[in-house]
Amino acid sequence: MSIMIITQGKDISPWVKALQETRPDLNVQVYPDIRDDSDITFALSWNHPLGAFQGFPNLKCIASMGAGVDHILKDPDLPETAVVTRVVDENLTRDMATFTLAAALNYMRGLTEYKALQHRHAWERREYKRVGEVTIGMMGLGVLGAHVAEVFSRAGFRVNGWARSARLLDGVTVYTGQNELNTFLAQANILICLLPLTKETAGILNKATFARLPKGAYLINVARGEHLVEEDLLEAIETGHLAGASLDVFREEPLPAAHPFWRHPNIDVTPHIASVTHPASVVGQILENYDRLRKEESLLHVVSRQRGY
Ligand code: NDP
Ligand code: OXD
Repeated sequence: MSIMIITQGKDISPWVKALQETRPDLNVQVYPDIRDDSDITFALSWNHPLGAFQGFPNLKCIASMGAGVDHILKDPDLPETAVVTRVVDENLTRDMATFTLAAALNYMRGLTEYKALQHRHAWERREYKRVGEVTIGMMGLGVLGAHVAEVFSRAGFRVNGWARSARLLDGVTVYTGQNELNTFLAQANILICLLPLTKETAGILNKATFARLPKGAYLINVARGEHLVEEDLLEAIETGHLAGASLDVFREEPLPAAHPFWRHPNIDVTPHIASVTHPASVVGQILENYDRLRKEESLLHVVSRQRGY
């Protein structure tokens, strides 16, 4: 039984180091340099070449290196019997809260705009939005969304959340399903997307969604680029219905140099950095699952392949 690391476009050296420091005798192999395909039972994966898992007849677990699993589940040749797991990590959760809070406050206090004014040596005082005047709309109330919603609530914001199923969260009014989506959207001055990418949520940040938001609303997308219909966002900002957006994720990453988002004055672009998985923080749970697999015990943080998250 061996672990294989399989990625594209990712520096895996911190992962290899963290795994080997934690368990020096571990047999870690890195795709495509695999000694014996039939020896691989556990894959640690990020953005693997589609179809590649078919070459490993004894693969039983595919573990995402991050919280999202869309990069795994989109593979039409995923082995039927492999269990898919993901990362759930307190550091990842906390980092998402600090990023989204920073993005919201940056917008409310106009800090990006002041940086542009500074370049022109322009002393111009602008009106700003106060915490008590802003309602946050949190799309997705899972591990990340629920925590972020509670952090915003504790910071004094009025917070509404939207998910598939009902739950109780401190200081958060929860809306569920398609029936309550419009009521939820109608109140959101800042809409934050923390949904997983699935068939149901792809393209959910679109013209119809934006039209339901109050005039002057702001979008923070930290989930996946495919949630957003890019031209609908540009049009909504152009017409003045949306004030702008903070975008951390994109349909194509890195964002191509010629993309209009780069130079849009009302769009802040960050390079998928809202919350980054630190190998040293999560190898414990990866190895725990590797051990459980060997002992034929149930695994931690298993996702539903049918639901897509
Ligand atoms: P979870 O799987 O824990 O939570 C998903 C939430 O979305 C749940 O509340 C779920 O509802 C809700 N949801 C799913 N489908 C629908 C739907 N059709 N309608 C309404 N609600 C829906 O995910 P996490 O919180 O851990 O992560 C969310 C996403 O954040 C990840 O999938 C990833 O794409 C992204 N991410 C981005 C990072 C970055 O740096 N930018 C870093 C880490 C993650 P219910 O609870 O009712 O099932
Ligand atoms: C993740 C991500 O899913 O980094 O963890 O986007």
